[in-house]
This record gives sequence, structure tokens and C-alpha cells, in this order.
Amino acid sequence: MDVTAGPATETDAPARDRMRIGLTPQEATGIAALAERLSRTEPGAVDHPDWIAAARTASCELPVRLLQAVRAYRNDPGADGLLLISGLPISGETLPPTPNAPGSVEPAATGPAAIAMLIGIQLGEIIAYRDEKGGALVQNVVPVPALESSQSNGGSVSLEFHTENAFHPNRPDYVGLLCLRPAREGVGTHIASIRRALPLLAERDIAVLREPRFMTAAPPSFNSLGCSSLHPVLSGDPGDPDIRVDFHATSARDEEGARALEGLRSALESVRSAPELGTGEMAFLDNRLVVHGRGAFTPRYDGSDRWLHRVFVHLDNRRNRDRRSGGGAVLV
Ligand SMILES: O=C(O)CCC(=O)C(=O)O
Ligand SMILES: [Fe+2]
Repeated sequence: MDVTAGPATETDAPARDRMRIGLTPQEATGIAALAERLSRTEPGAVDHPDWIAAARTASCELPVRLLQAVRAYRNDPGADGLLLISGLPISGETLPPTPNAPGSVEPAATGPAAIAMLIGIQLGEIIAYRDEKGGALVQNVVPVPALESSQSNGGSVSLEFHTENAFHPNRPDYVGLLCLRPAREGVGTHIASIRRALPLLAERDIAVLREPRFMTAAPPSFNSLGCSSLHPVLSGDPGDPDIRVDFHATSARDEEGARALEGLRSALESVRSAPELGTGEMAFLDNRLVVHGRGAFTPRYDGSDRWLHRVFVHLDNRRNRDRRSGGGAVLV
């Protein structure tokens, strides 16, 4: 992939052959113009079907190198399952204070919200969940007072490795995280791909993880309490499987399953990387191959805390049509 220097830094893993694109100043100017046009597009609301249609059309005008990178990533997300985009036009100085209300979302077509939507909608279709953050398409990942120790994106304790919405039958295929404001002390988004971890697993553990011996509960960000039916943790091609696990919410039906989960956890830990997103950097994680989490940090709740926008993307708008009322973006 065509690469220019990207400032994303690593805390505790060697640089890998991940897919990374650094935008040139001219490319960033082009994206800023698209985002600016969209922020003036009626009704200026990222959840409105008319605005989404305008964003879909405008996304075809993204810089061709970015379109090529997104297309290549969709075809094969690489060993790390990660696409890192840097140099997006977000200015730290003009940002409002970091919000800290529970369930915080970004309904207005601000520049950063438009950028997250523009890129996500080229990768696939943007989706959300009725029972999570009110079904908003652009969500804020910000620390929330009183949620410090919660295993959710409003927490600030270390967030355990998870597949996004692992309990749900319709999980997003990708999670997009756009950084508006980094944490003062530098906090990594923890990432580990099953492509990296598979060779480290014992054969017996792999066999157990491929059986439907595991259950996963809904995360705290969901209003509804739900639990999956029994499911395998690894599925699909034995040499290149998908992964579905949440180390806070997945439990095994028996001792052998619990041991296999522990084996998986330590294999994933040993291939962990922790990119620290800076302002104007966006990461896409392939949620079928990658588990993610986050390091601990200390919020101040004074408007200067870490702030990401999150979008979910899926690839096949037919697959779960019966779960999206009116064919819209929000899943039940
Ligand atoms: O804070 C992060 O870097 C990731 C949080 C997370 O797991 C999420 O927003 O889905
Ligand atoms: Fe997550």
C-alpha cells in the first residue's frame, strides 16, 4: 500500500505490516471541503436518511488513494486486521470541550462526525443498535464520571479484549474509531488479531474453541440485558478463522472450555499491539478477526479528556434486513 509517514505510535509492540495511509495536506484539504459541504447539507443530522444519502454520494469523492486503501482493506484486512488512516483534517484547537454525559453521541453533522461517516460509508454500510446509545450512528467514546470502573467505553479502567457486541447475532463487521482528542498521558487502543494468535494456540484448545460451548452476555452499554445462545469462539476456515469472544462477558460451559479460553487470552496478549491514536487519526478494526480493548487512564472530566468518534460498519445490507426497521441503519 502507498504509504506516507503516519504519526501513530506504539506503546508495547513492534511495528507490524499493518495497512496504514498518511494523507497529504492536499488530500486533507479535499476531505475538509467534503466534510464542510456535508455539515451544511440539510438537515445537518448524521442519523437522518437524507443526510446519510448525501454522505454516501459525497464519499465517492474522497481522495482516490484513500478509496484504494479502503477497498484493499475490505478485500483483505492483513495480518493485524487494522487500517490506520492519519492526517485527517481535524484541528484540536477548534474542538469543543470533550463531552462526559452518559450515552454521549454526536447527532450533528460536525466536521469530525462527517469525516467518520464519509470513510465508514465507503467501507460498507453504517449501522447502530437500538438498545445502545439510542441507535445513534456516530457515538462518542469518552470517559464518563461514575463509570470509571465499567467495562464499557465510558470507563477509564483497562478495558478487556472483546469482539464488539460479541453477544449479538448481528455483530458489526468493522469498528471505526476516529480520534478528536488523545488522552494526556497517551492511551493505547489494544488490538490483537486471531491471525497472529492462531499459531500460538494448542491444537486441543483450537478444537474446543471451535465447538458451541460458550455464552456471551450483553455489554453494560446495552440497555437490554441479553445473552447469546451457545456459540463457538472460533469458526470458519480452520487456517484463518473468525473470532467471537469478550473476555469480560464470555463464559465457558465447562472446565475444558474455560481452560481453552485462558489459552486464547494469553495467545492474544502475546500478540497485542497498542496504537495510540492522535488527533486526525482513524483506525478501522475488522471485528471478525480482531479483538480490541484499551489501557487504563485517569480522566479529569474538565473538557480536556480523550475523545473518539465510533462508527460501526457492516458489509451486507440484506443479511439482517429483518432486524432493521424500514431498511434503515438501526438494528434491534
Ligand atoms: O477506547 C477505546 O480505544 C476503545 C473502546 C471500545 O472498545 C469501543 O469503543 O468499542
Ligand atoms: Fe469496543
